[in-house]
Amino acid sequence: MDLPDRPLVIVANRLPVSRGPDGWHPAAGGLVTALRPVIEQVGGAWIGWDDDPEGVPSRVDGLNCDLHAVGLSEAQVEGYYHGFANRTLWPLFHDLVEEPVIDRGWWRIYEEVNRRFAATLEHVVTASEVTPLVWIQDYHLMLQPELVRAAAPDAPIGFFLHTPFPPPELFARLPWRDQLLHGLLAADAIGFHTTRYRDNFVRSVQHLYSGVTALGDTLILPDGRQVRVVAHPISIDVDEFADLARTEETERELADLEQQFEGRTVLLGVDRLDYTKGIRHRLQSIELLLERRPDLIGSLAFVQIAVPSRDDVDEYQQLRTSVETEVGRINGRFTEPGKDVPVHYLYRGVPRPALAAYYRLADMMCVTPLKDGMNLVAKEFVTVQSATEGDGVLLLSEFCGTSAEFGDDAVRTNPFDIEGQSYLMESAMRLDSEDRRGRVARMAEIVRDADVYRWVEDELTGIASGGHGP
Ligand code: ADQ
Repeated sequence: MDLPDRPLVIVANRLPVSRGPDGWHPAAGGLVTALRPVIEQVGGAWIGWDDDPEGVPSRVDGLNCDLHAVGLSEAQVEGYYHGFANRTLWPLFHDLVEEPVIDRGWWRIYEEVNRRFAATLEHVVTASEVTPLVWIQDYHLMLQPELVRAAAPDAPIGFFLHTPFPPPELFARLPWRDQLLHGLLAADAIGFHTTRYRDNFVRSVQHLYSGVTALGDTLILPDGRQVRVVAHPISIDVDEFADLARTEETERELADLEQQFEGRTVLLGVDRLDYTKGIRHRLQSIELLLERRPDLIGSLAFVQIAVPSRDDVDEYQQLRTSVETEVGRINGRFTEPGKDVPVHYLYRGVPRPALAAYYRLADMMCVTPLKDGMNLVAKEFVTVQSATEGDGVLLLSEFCGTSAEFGDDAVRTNPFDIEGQSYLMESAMRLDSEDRRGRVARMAEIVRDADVYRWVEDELTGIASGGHGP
């Protein structure tokens, strides 16, 4: 991998480690997996919030970087994380699928916490012999670039947004829109998943500032400074998932599942339990399908695996209640006495081999978010299916970043059209097996061509080469 010749400092909401019964280890997660080889080569540091800042070790085996935990008070967690990040920015950036809450107190705390992260970073940069490359992750830390620039004027600074960036007319509703744009524009390079989000950002900048010129991937600010604004779609570790598809443990899990679901067509959903993921709409489509096609009762199973998420926030508790009510209603309506239920609902995360077994089992993967920055589940599914020459269909929302990459090989759905989506589920089940196999193979090829290592490389080289002063 062609990498900038400097240590790397990552600033993210969370640290990339977790504590198990046998001590601390690197967290399982796409970003950590992808960055491991990079930090192995260049070394560096990671700054992130942890509930137990004193308890976090400064190094963990298997991760060549220093860990710097930022501790937050209860009020800061409430205002910065549960409040401004997850109840203001998250719904606003997902096209208002929930109403964003505007609260001046949360905003002040968001600023305060961003300053705390920057103070830790200043400390790290000052102690470093060589000026590092600073890479900031996501919507929690949008004020960082400007704060870091003040603390480390010579450091190349990059920012990547994992959510969508909304259209300018929605972004403009945020009272602190200027501060956020100003915060971001101090970076040398700003990355988004798709050109649409990038263009939304550029239009927002042009809408709120006069005298900004956009030239290809470069924004030229009124003072002459240049900022690269790029689309770099995030992806997965393809080899890891292709291998996982065939491990003994996955085979064992699959054998159990095949027995359990023998003779049934399996539709699958795998998501964090988040209102952006379209789980309720998906369940309602299933309900309409079973209502219209009673002959499918008993031969169709829908499995929804939902990882608990943000469960101390009101909107997420309400979502859980409504999803579980929906599941209960469908099963109440369509279960025959003594027979299996049509909807299997698991409210938990599942281990990797089980996840791969479900991906292999599924005749149709339903990735139907109302809005989603990228969606890695879709990429994981096609990779696992194709590694075992599967013919599973991908039902994919047109409102997620992945949809921009997969074109018509996915069956594209508008999840807001609940009835239309139920017809698509029905017709997709009838697609010819060879056609389905070809579609999965082509989508898997697209994922292989642009895996997560490519994303890291594109991002880091972009940051190192972007940004020129006036
Ligand atoms: P998320 O909203 O968390 O990420 P996604 O991209 O789908 O969404 O990633 C979820 C990850 O969690 C996947 O790797 C998946 O395997 C795992 N997962 C989900 N449900 C699981 C379950 N029940 N058990 C075990 N694992 C489960 C945010 C943005 C996305 C963007 C990513 C990366 O919202 O749009 O793709 O960041 O930038």
